[in-house]
Amino acid sequence: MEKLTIRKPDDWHLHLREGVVLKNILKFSSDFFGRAIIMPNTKNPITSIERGVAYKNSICSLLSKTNTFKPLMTIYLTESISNDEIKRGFLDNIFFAAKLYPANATTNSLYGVKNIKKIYKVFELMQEIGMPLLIHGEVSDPMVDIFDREEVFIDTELNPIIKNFPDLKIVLEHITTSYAVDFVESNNIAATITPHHLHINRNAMFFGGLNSDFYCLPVAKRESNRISLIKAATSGNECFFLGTDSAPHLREWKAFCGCAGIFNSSVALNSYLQVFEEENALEKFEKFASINGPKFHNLPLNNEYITLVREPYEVEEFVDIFDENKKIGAIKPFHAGQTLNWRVKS
Ligand code: OTD
Ligand code: ZN
Ligand code: ZN
Repeated sequence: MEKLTIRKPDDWHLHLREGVVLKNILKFSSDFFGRAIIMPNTKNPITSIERGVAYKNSICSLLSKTNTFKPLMTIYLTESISNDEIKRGFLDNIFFAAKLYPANATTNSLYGVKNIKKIYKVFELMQEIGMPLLIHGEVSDPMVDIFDREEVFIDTELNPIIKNFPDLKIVLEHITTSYAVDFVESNNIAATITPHHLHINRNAMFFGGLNSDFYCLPVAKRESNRISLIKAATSGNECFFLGTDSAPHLREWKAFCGCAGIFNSSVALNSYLQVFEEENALEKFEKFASINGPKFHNLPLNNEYITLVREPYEVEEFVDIFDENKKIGAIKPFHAGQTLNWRVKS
């Protein structure tokens, strides 16, 4: 196959950040995706309707008049969040979904939930009004090995949530293990899968010296898990869909503190396609990228189409970040310096 035309994809898990970084990276999503779920873990997290509205406006003000990209906003759950804020935010179409971060499980999750049982009343409301719950599925107990945190979360937290709220719409985000793949397939929930977890296993972080370019949370696991994720994503199974989890950090910060997160929105479709091609599953890509997500969320499919062509695509070493006309930093994209097989036809 040399050419693939599909409905415009959606990104069901994206970090756009704020300010100058947002300004510089938004185009990578708004050019190629119809909609994206915008994560609320900004420096000052999106924990209220007021902040949600301001954040959405700041994104929309950067879109050109002809751009139809739709940011779907999320509210960051805390133990003190009120049911009233959740209900109004959802029914007034400000928030599309609510995001559960176990406290300290990932970047800017400090204000997340320590004791998940404490927000069961929120889940009850969400189940009743049909609001999706998006979950960072890892425990953050320092006594639990970092490579086991997803499995332990599934057993100790997710399973009870599903038992207590069987009609709650749940997406387990950025899954990284075959255990999660099996769990999602055998329960009435869905999962997003990132490009990086389809390409790398945990060795990547230790190749040629400690390498934080491949450090993200949940951390990549061993190869057998990566293979399960590839099988899941390319299966066409409706419970799996695209979520890039693109999480940009300026180079200097990443180099300095090794912070978790991989920026991939500039190469996301190219990156996924590489895997689908290797699996001989190009004909399944549209389901994963453009159909399974809206179906799960009861949204219409995008009307626009995009064409992908099998032509070499050289990934730049860095995406430069400008403030006005002055370069203030750079972000290293996933696959930096590599040549991929597919590109989006302009
Ligand atoms: N994981 N980094 C970030 C978020 C994700 O858990 C996530 O969704 C980030 O920088 O916001 C990361 O490694
Ligand atoms: Zn997460
Ligand atoms: Zn994320």
